[in-house]
Amino acid sequence: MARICVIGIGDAGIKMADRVPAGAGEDVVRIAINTDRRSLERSSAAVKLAIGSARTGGLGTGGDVETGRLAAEDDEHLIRESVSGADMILAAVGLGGGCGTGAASVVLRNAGETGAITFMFATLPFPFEGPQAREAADHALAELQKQAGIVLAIPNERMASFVGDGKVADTFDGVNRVIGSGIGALYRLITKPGYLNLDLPALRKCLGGESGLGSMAVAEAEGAGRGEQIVRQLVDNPMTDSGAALTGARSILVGILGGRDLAIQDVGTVFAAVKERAPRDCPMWTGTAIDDDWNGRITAVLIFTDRWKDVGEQAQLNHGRSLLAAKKTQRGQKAEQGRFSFEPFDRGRFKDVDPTIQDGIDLDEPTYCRRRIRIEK
Ligand SMILES: Nc1nc2c(ncn2[C@@H]2O[C@H](COP(=O)(O)OP(=O)(O)OP(=O)(O)O)[C@@H](O)[C@H]2O)c(=O)[nH]1
Ligand SMILES: [Mg+2]
Repeated sequence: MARICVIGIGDAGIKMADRVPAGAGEDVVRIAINTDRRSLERSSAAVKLAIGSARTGGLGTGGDVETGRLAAEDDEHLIRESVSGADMILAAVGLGGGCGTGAASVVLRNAGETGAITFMFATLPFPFEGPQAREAADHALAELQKQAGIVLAIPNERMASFVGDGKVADTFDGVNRVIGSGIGALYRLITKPGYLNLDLPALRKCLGGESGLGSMAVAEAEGAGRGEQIVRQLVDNPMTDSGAALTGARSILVGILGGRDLAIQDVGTVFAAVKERAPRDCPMWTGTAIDDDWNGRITAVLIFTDRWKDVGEQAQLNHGRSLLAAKKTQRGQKAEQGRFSFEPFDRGRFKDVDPTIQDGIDLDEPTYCRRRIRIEK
């Protein structure tokens, strides 16, 4: 039986993790990590790690990322212990504050060292939170990407436009619920029986053991026509840029969680709709899980790598590459040659200069590495 850890880091991360629907008899360890004791007290997590108490006196960091990082390092042994032996780690953080933003990479580093499959669900701050929050979030995102695991960047604004009714509290709560629901669906794909199984080795293969940046969309539907409802929600979703983001995806994972009444037709409808929008050569992993608590409803989780904002360019690149490949073959050259690898790049004489970070992306890294574009040598 796979051992699963769900971790919330900082206030927002803890709220998201608390919204992961609990299942009867599940062996999932829920962990909350914060400098702020009051937030820990409010959480329903079974394991609560108060970090950096000597630094913050049990309060928040007041948006100080460095304090957040140092607090996590002060108590790194607790973090390491709490994740040891896990097979799958799903962590949530709201980037833009101090504790979560600083502590997330320490948590991810320790998670990576366990060898577990790790997903970090990281929301990005609203534009109105100001450039400082945005910059801190971008830096943290770039750091997180260097660690093992898949980092899912979820702009709060995008998600909010999908779930919100415009009121701040309801909107945040809506975002937390959707992310919590996605996390729950993802680990249930591994822990619950399904007819199209996505087990840990398959998931490992799907993620290729690489670290990467991805996006996530979640859809939930009940009653008649669930399959079509899910498709509409996934396609008419700002997280997939109304479906356009899928056209530039590097790899796709689609999981469907339903009850005993999950219909083959609904599963087929959803998988086909995603496949239709994905590049023809894009690897796609699909899985279903059956949970009695989901009778009469479906939750679908869609994870894809390559961000929506790169879609236009990526689609053009894909097109350009296929034209190039066609030309080469025409000239009678071998289509199969060695490829440039994605090894860490050398900054050379710029090694002491601050990297150029934009939207969490290190622009100094060669584009083909950043986007994982396979280039023929
Ligand atoms: N999705 C979601 N995001 C939130 C919520 N509350 C805050 N945020 C976002 O998460 C970011 C970090 O906020 P917090 O989690 O409160 O900050 P923290 O990590 O506890 O950091 P400090 O309190 O400064 O030590 C903010 O900049 C917001 O963008 C929430 O309930 N849900
Ligand atoms: Mg806080």
